[in-house]
Amino acid sequence: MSIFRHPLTVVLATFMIASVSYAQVMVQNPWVRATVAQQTSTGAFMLLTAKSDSKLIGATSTVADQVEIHKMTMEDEVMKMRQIPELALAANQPVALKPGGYHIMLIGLKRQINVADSIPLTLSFEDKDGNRRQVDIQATVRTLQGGHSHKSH
Ligand SMILES: [Cu+2]
Repeated sequence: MSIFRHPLTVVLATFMIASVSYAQVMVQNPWVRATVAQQTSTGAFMLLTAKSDSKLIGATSTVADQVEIHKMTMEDEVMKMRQIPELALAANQPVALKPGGYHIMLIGLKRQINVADSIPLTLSFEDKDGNRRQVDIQATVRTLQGGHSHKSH
């Protein structure tokens, strides 16, 4: 039985969208980049702070067929991104997922992602003892000027 299904928890979570704090990892300001018609992928961004050494090991969303953890790097003066299996989160050190850096990639979008939508994401974390925890968040949708293209997939 999931504690996240408890009605009171849902109500509380609604008021804490901008800064959702769980026992292990704090998720702040999650947002997803808006898409245009026919666009099949987009990025999700947020600030993650783990209370103890942990890692982000995956994510899912009802709006995408596939969700991956990606890293952008500069190679030969060209921005490239690649999938990484996990993202390490050292205790109490905020890790920013942001355009041009780490991000969560939503691939195979089932619909257009419009500004002001709320996108559900389930993040999977693992602590150093191997305990796994899923965290449900709602990310707001925003536009971004001058972001990177994802056509290199
Ligand atoms: Cu990507």
